Amino acid sequence: KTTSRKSPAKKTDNVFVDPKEKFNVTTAELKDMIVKHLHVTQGTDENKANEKAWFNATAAAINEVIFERVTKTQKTHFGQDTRAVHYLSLEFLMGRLLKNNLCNIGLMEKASEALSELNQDFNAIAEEEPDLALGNGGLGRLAACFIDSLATLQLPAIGYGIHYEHGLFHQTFQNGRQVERPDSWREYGNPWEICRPESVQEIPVYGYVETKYDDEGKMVKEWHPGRIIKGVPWDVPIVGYGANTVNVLRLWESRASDFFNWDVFNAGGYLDSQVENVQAETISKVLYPNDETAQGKELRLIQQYFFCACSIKDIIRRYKRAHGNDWSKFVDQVVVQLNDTHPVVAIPELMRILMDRVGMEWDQAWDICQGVFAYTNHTLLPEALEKWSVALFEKVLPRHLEIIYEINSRFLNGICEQAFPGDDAVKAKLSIIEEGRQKMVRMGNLAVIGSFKVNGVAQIHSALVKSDLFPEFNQIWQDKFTNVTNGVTPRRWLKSCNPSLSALIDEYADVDWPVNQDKIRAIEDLAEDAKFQKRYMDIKHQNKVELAKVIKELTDIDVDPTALFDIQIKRLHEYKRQQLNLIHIMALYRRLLQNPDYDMPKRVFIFGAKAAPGYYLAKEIIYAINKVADRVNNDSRIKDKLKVVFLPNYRVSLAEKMIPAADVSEQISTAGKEASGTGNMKLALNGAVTVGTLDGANIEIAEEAGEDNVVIFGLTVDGVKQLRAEGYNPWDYYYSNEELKAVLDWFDTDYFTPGKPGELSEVKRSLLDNGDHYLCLADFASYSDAQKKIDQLYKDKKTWAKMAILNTARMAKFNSDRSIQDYVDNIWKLEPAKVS
Ligand code: T68
Repeated sequence: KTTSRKSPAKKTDNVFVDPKEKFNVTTAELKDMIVKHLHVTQGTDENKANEKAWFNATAAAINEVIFERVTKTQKTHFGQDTRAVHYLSLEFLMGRLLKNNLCNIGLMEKASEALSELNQDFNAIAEEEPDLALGNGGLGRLAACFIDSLATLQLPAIGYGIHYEHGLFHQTFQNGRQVERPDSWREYGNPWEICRPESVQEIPVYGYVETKYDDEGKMVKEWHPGRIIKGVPWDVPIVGYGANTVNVLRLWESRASDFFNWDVFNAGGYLDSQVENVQAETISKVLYPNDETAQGKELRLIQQYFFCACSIKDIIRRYKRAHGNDWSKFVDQVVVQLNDTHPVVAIPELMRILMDRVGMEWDQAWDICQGVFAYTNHTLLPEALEKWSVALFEKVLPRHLEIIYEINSRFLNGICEQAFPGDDAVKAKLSIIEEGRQKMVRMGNLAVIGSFKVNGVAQIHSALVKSDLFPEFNQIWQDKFTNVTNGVTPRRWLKSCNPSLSALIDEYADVDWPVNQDKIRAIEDLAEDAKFQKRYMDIKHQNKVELAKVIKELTDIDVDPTALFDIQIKRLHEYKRQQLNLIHIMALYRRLLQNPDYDMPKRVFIFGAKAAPGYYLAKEIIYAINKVADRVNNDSRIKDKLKVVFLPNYRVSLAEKMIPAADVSEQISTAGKEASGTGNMKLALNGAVTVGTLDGANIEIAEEAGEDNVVIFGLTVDGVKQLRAEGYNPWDYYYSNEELKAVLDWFDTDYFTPGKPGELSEVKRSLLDNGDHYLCLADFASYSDAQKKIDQLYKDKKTWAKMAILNTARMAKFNSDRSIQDYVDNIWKLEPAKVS
């Protein structure tokens, strides 16, 4: 560990160049560029322009720097014929790009200066940008951090996804209940993307397969598609921090194919052809709002196939440009990372192209596929493991189903038979096809069989992938399974979202800390230094003042910035246990009512969470939190010692305001259920103390921060297994804990819903009658003790400051650059390509 204190803002002698010094655009030039774009791309002027126009003009000015580098980067990669990673993901949760792009090209201060010299408020203009919310949660945000790191590490990479017209829904609360509204992020255009009509693809779906024989009597398959969909690519530049590399995120939009419409059109069916348009355009219309559940819907399967097929064609087009019909180098040049099973249909798609289009034999095509695909698993939850009915597959992708059957039969009769001779039970388990009343295609099994590497996203999760999810596959292919612990980009999640703390770090750590995060360890030595503690905690306080303003604006609730800010932000899910947080809040409230002098620091509990629109219990939990909040926040008896805030419409840009202001980070999933978590990393990096279970990356965060600097509670993975094996009965905990019983019984009264008793009973029911699947009651006492410990620690200002500082200092492991380097070393085998 480096613990030596660094001299202020010293530049290192390695290749890193501070982006600020790299792009020699002056403030005056930037000003001119912005004004020029106000005139020529926005059609307005300095006197008339509103903030939206200023935002667009600023983005256009920055694009002058960025797009030039896109071209240069592509030229370099093509010229050097680099091996590249292709990151296939149905979700990229990008958030806003203005500040991030400015941060990465080092023009943040100059842009801010330029705008203020133009009498504009930079922050207000940045607020005009809608979030690119093309994802649900952790999985989508991980993809966004990863493409940032890929560009920063100067690696040849492209992200492939869907250009959804509507991203994740907008959430409001009406009388405490979640109401969803469509998200229209690009209703008035998006300055960051460019359309690439020269790379449009045509994608077949539906129809039937004809079996034919060629002149030599060889069987050939011909797919006669029922429809052709056009895929139109939109490129969003991904700017590497301090590097010249600007990669792209290529998002596919579906359109009706001209080819298809002509017949109808010529037959006088102008209106009918418009109906076809609508159907084709539906494919990229909306992001499915479910995280962690697989729904088996036809449109979802078509979305998956559509973007995979477009991407595979695009990859092949680019490969052929360099190598023509010589396929021998394909596996050397191309690696495809599958972000969960959502893009796994890319495997049979590549098989289809290689066999039916290129004319390869099975073995050669299969060797190529196995050399190209790697799969990341993000969950062990059974309901999240994707399965498609065979009937649906046959209807939408008849040729792919045949190929899947063939992959399966070769696997079962070959490798599987060798490993488990005559063991039909194992074969039934490992088969890609699940037998039963309704036959299903298991995408997880296809992913494992078709990939050369399979990784989990935190150490414990990867261990469970091997031991619990795919034990037999792990027996067959010992080297296939590996771990890559998740990470987050310190550019967005510290430098840009917490500028005051970043400025403080700049004084003590080398300027390259946003890429060499280990350098932040320089502040470890100051963790007990009274002056440094004061500066660090003053910044935290100021961030809390700012968040308090946001809270007031969004909810009209007054919160005291000197109170402890306790934050739980993530999708609403039973396994993430927001309900455990809630019952503890109710317990605190009850303690305060019973004893107004109950010894605790003032606390504000802050939630941010969207529930999948069809997830009934998750929505009941939101309602319960909002109703408890109403009652608690307006009860003068407790003298503001407790406040509860549920901020509506949690999203990346709101996270950027909440995370810097957090004192406590709630990471309280049932052990074994949260694959990794990434919010836990962002909060710790910004100096929040984790209250967490030994689950996912919490374990590694505790190791890095040091066990004195986190508060761990609850059952372990083994403890959970043991309790379940013994037969878990939540009523035992209910009857043996008087406080817990009282709190749960409160749900049945009308205390929080005056005149409407029982409105919150569903939450209680899930915790008792329905078996408390996620063991909230089993962990309650331990959680409550952990919170008491937090109260004590927080009262001791010196100890608390030290803990917070050490959290910031020691999070280098969770830099997504490290994750990407692990992928590069263990899976992708890529080389960086320097763009001059
Ligand atoms: C998350 N998964 C994990 N899924 O829950 C989290 N799923 O522990 C982990 O840190 C993160 O992935 C990154 O690895 C998700 O976010 C989804 O959002 C999702 C979406 C659609 C279908 C299934």
